[in-house]
Amino acid sequence: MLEGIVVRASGGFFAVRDDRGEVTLCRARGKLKKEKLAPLVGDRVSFSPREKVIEKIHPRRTCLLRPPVANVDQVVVVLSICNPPPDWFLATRLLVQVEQQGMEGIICITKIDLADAEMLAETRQVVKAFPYRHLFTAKGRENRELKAALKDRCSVFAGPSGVGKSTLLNSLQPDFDLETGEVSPRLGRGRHTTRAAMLLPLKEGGLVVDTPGFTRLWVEKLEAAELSALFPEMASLAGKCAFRNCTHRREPDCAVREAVAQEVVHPLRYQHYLLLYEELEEQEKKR
Ligand SMILES: Nc1nc2c(ncn2[C@@H]2O[C@H](COP(=O)(O)OP(=O)(O)OP(=O)(O)O)[C@@H](O)[C@H]2O)c(=O)[nH]1
Ligand SMILES: [Mg+2]
Ligand SMILES: [Zn+2]
Repeated sequence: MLEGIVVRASGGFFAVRDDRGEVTLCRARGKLKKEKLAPLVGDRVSFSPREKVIEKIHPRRTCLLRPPVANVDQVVVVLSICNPPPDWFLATRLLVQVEQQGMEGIICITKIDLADAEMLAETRQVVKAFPYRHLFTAKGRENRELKAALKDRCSVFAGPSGVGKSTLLNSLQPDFDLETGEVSPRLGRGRHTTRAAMLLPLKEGGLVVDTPGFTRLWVEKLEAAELSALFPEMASLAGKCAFRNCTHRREPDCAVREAVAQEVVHPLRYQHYLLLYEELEEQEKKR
């Protein structure tokens, strides 16, 4: 039995790289399926190289639902300034998962070569609403700050199709040679060029995961009441509300709503909070 890391998962096959750097295409043992435990990219596994079967998944440090990936410590939320325009709600969704898992989040805005000054100023205003580190970049830039942030950690690049995740990774390390695809001029969206998540080693140390773009909505596995704790700019205020179990929606003397009125909490993020809250409530009703 050997140990390795799942570097790619697709159609029931898992590419496992062992510690010598050799990659074996494996299936998962039936008992894992029975336990409803599917290996994810990023999983440490024990596998039989002769039978080409994954026998055991080692305990996960972290686990993301979408994109499905295990053991990453950082999510780089990639959005393009235009073509396609930024989906800020998707960013919040990803960052809620980041907080839930105790990971770090970075927002990376690409394609700034396509933006005029006004668009840049507007985007800077919005991105400041997010209490996360953010970077602006364009194809061909060196991205020194991003490189430093990725060193010796495992980071997943996530965001809609066509925003330039694979392009950005290629710019960090050209020998990744990842396939990239034009944004459809008719639909204004990417064409889902990257088909499956792929884990790649950085020469300077660290791992990165390229993932397929997604836009479809999904629901988090969490209670509506837990949500405000996953918005860092609200979490610190919750204790100051008049009601201990304040949902920050209609209650009087709500410190969060007060902070929104004073724009300490950005109205956009508060709007995202309300939308997600409703979604989680709907989900609880169905249970
Ligand atoms: N002008 C400009 N175009 C860019 C930039 N980054 C990426 N692109 C283009 O945007 C298109 C989509 O890039 P990809 O890297 O394939 O996007 P992706 O996020 O990996 O998309 P999926 O794999 O479908 O999720 C390609 O035509 C890229 O050349 C940029 O900074 N500036
Ligand atoms: Mg891609
Ligand atoms: Zn409140």
